Amino acid sequence: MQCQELLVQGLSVAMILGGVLHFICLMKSHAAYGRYVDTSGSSMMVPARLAWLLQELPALLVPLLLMLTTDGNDGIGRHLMLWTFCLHYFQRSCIYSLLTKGRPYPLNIMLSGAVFCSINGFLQAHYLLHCATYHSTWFSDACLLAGLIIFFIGMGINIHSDYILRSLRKPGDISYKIPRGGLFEYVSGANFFGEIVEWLGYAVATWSLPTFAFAFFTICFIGPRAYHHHRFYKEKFKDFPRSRKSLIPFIF
Ligand code: NDX
Repeated sequence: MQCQELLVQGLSVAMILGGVLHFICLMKSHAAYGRYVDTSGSSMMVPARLAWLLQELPALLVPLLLMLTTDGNDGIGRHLMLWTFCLHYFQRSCIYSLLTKGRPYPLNIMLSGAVFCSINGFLQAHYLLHCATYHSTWFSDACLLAGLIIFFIGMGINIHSDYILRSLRKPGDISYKIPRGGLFEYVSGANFFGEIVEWLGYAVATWSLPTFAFAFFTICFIGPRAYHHHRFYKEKFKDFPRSRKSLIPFIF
């Protein structure tokens, strides 16, 4: 398959614009899942485990499919970065989804999330497999090394923070408690902070428009979510730690 340069640029720009629109809407309102789910009964609900599996799986399957249907095994760099992407989505779709104790998830959000994950999986995989060129000295490149280190630090924070949230509930419980420990001592959105660090690291390592566009979208989508979670805790819990910030330790 040839590099579809215009498509890559178009999808990346659409993702950046989509990020800006989401940010504007989500600062005023909420993405209606989890604690902000619409309880009027107007949308069909899916068990959280199934929803996260089906929503996130396309971001793993589409790159794998593209890898299998791409001739030639040249380009270790592009495969390294694509496997890194797949590692995140293997964790999110096959491990996180099995373990989550979240409340039922709206079908319409699951479906639009699955469409988003399919398009993003295609964009990142197509760019890396068919468009990116990494020269032979790329492996000793400071951006690659720094980016990958940042990515794995972010992934560690994200997985650990999601584990802390899960540990707050017994099976069947869907109440909310104050998260404690790890980066939650500093921010209400520790899992979101980890996810953002991850994708910023990935963007630095690959140094490309599609990966920066996805990192930007992530900030725009889960940044406001961290802000609303923080407000929720402050309103609900009188003993909520005053020094804790929303998303960025000591700053915001
Ligand atoms: N999924 C990313 N727009 C999104 C789904 C929704 O992975 O159509 C973006 C993702 C999608 C969105 C996705 C893209 C844009 C869409 C949107 C829907 C509408 C929008 C498609 C794909 C759209 C148009 C129309 C323009 C196209 O009961 P509960 O569920 O609240 O329980 C929670 C529990 N918990 C607690 N338990 C006890 N006490 C407490 N205090 C608790 N606090 C939380 O922990 C959950 O079970 C769990 C985590 O909850 P929460 O709210 O902290 O995180 P959540 O938002 O559920 O994210 C889970 C993980 C997390 O690690 C996060 O970083 C990552 O997924 N994530 C999430 C969203 C997007 C994303 C990553 C990314 O952009 N990279």
